[in-house]
Amino acid sequence: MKLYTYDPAPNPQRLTLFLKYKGIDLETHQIDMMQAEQLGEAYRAINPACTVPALVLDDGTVMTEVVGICHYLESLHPEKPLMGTTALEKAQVISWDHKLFMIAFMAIADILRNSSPGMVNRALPGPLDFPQIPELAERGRLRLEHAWEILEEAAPAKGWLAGDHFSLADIDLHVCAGFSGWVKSKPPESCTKLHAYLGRVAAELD
Ligand SMILES: N[C@@H](CCC(=O)N[C@@H](CS)C(=O)NCC(=O)O)C(=O)O
Repeated sequence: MKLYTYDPAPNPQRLTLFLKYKGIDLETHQIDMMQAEQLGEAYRAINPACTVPALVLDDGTVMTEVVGICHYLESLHPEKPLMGTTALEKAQVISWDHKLFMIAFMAIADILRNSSPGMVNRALPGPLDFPQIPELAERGRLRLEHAWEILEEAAPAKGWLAGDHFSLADIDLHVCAGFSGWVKSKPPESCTKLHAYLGRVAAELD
């Protein structure tokens, strides 16, 4: 199998940290988003959605969603589980993955993609061009402020987001906090539980 990715981008980072933690080594090819290589003909033939990461299996199957790729790889490499170890934990990992995407990743992406001069007409990823809507950037800031409040409430003092075991959910929140720096945001200093938890996640990934 072969992984197409772009190391600096947040969704690829989620997968890279998952692979590193589990000690999985894959043949990897970088798609340079700074050169818009994800929109070029060669990559479009591999992943018509024009997004990274994409995992191409030996039988030609192409997987384009981080959470799906992680599930697949966890089945092949169950050691150091990151997708949950019990029925409840598995459900919590997926629930947090989805919730973080909805409340935080999308808010940050809306800010970035609807306000950056370098992303004019690239307000959404994918093969089609969409114009920026500045109001969505403003709404994104409000949504992100609210997300930090929700995450401060949820940040566990002991254990991890999905239960007793470190998981993809913790990796997602770590990447999310880093991604927020791209739009000059970060969890407010008053989010003491969240900061302490993020420090533990960073140490676990080190
Ligand atoms: N649903 C995909 C999202 C992948 C995605 O949106 N990746 C971004 C990079 S973080 C991308 O490829 N953007 C392409 C673009 O901006 O043109 C996943 O879960 O991996």
